[in-house]
Amino acid sequence: MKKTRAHFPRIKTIAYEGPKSANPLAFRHYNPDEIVDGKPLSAHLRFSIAYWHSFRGVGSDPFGPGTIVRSWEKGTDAISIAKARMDAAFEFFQKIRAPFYCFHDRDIAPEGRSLAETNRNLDKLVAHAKGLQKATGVRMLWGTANLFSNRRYMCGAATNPDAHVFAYAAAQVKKALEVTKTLGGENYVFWGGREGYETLLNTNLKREQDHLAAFLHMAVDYAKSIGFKGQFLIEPKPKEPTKHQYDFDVAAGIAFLRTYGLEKHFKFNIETNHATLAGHTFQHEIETAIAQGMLGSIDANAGDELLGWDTDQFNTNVKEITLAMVAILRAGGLGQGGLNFDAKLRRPSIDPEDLFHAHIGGMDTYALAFKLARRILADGKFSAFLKDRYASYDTGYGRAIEKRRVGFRDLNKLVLTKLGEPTPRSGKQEYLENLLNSYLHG
Ligand code: XUL
Ligand code: CO
Repeated sequence: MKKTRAHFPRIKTIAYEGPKSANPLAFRHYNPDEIVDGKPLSAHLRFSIAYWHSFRGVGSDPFGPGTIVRSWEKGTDAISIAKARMDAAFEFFQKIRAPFYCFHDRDIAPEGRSLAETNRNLDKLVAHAKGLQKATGVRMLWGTANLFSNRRYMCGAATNPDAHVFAYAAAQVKKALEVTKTLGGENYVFWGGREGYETLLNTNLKREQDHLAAFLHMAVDYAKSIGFKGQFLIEPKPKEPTKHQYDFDVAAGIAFLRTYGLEKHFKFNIETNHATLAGHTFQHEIETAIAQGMLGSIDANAGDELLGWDTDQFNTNVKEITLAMVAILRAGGLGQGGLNFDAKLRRPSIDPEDLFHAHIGGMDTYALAFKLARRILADGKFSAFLKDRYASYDTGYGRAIEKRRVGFRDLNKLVLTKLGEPTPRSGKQEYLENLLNSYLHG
């Protein structure tokens, strides 16, 4: 790698110091090199840094502009600034020991006056990224296109009432797929952006959903034609920016994909804060995707219990993440997905060190949850309870129900002649909650 000035001169590579460490710039639970089941912890957790928050986020909110000023954001040439920013980003990825990063096309390179100029800008930064990836070993977890910031997309991209905007978005995603392939991106994410609506007074819901499906089919076809092998992921979100986002939650996503014959090509990128905005737990969304073999990746963050919008905070809730980890590990892990910190610093957290504190907290929380989940699964108490709770379906008429070998007539006869009244059994929720706490708090 071309030797660049250190952008985080006061911070060394973050070391694992164990649970007793009082060093705020050390890992207490995340030891990337620890071998678990024959591979390092870093390969189990596959942490990724979100370029948009950590290197484009400035802390702006609806009441004021950014508060975060970074030393590398200076000069007048947008391409040079973008390169310096990327150098800083890769220094951060290495120091925080994240094996992956993710970006939207527009995060890494500025838009030009035409699509052709924008693509040329992007090519310059992709070449720069390629060099940095090679020099550092940091890889691309997923790519995506920003189809929601520019004014042209104010009424959606693939669901825009104007076919011209649809065509522009198609051209943009074509390029984003090529870029993701060039950089070895392992997945490609479609988050709904502004694919939704505010009012049915100006919206044809059916046509918009048909158009979204046409767009995704085109993406599948194009990826195939260029030999892009990455996994396609839908990232559901119920609202924000639009009032009714079409990809409301995993269940709505499954119904949409099946309706339009897309289910074989997509899995889900599940974001904690999107799950809670939809009125679900994170674990619910994960289990719903797992039930259909469609868990792809995770956008690791948290909302605020008292706020009804996407606060994108770093998650330090060990209980919530342990429950998620139990589900993920039971399903065999994330495969080529990962844990992407789609999370941002609070507006007053303006020091470069805050980026480290935030990610250390997130990584330690996931690493601790991973270990607790493994212990929970190894002990097998919850699995034994579940197995026993459903045991009546393992044999006899219960098994025949699961196999769909009996009908109402058979069951009616069985109840009248043999079974009679069922004996209710306790659901034991309080016992199970206490059992969970015994893992979390000893
Ligand atoms: C928005 C969001 C996006 C996607 C990528 O809520 O989560 O940043 O993760 O477009
Ligand atoms: Co996200």
